[in-house]
Amino acid sequence: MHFHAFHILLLGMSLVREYSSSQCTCEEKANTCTFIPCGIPGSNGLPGRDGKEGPKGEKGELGLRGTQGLPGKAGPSGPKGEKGSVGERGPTGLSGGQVLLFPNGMTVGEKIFKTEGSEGNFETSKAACSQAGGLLASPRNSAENSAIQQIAARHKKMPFLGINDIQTEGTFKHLNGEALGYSNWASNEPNNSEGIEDCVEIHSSGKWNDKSCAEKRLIICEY
Ligand code: MAN
Ligand code: CA
Ligand code: CA
Repeated sequence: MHFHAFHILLLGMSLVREYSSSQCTCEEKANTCTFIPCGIPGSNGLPGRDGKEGPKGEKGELGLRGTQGLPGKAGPSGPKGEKGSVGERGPTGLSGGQVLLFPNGMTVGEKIFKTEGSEGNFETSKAACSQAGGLLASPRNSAENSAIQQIAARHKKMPFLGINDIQTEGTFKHLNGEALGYSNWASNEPNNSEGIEDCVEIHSSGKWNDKSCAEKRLIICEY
């Protein structure tokens, strides 16, 4: 009986060895083949296919900064901006230059009346104003008449106006031939006293009187 059992044991061990050597390798079955000795290694197989491309490498270190390039050309000018708000009102001006004209002149609208204080008869007065680039003062309205009146008052003298009836007795006109649109005759004037009054003087009241053109009067010109 003992002999028979020994042979069964040998047979079993033989089967285990046979089974293990055909199903396991030393590496894969290290745990289960602990008691099985490895055989002689075979020759190496052919190399496998190349692996897949590896992951992208990390980004390298930042390089040194280059020098700044030259500035580009200026771009085209932009559109015009909106108009600004109205500024504060400035200081009072010289109101038409009245300060500079005092006491020899005055402005009325666009017109300037001015004297140099000298006197002359009608012809010399007319010539003096023309020489200065103006005309003998000839009021077209009460404001202009008032300006002439004031200048005369400052000089305490009467002036001739640029008005006469030399051409046609009784018909007074301006130097340019223009008919009178405005007049300020004193009462009972013009009377052509003694038949020799063809020019016009202005009294301190501002009223007009026809007078001899040979009289000398303050020269007031208009510009
Ligand atoms: C008086 C009036 C005037 C006239 C002068 C001449 O004042 O008759 O109309 O012009 O005399 O001096
Ligand atoms: Ca007359
Ligand atoms: Ca008169």
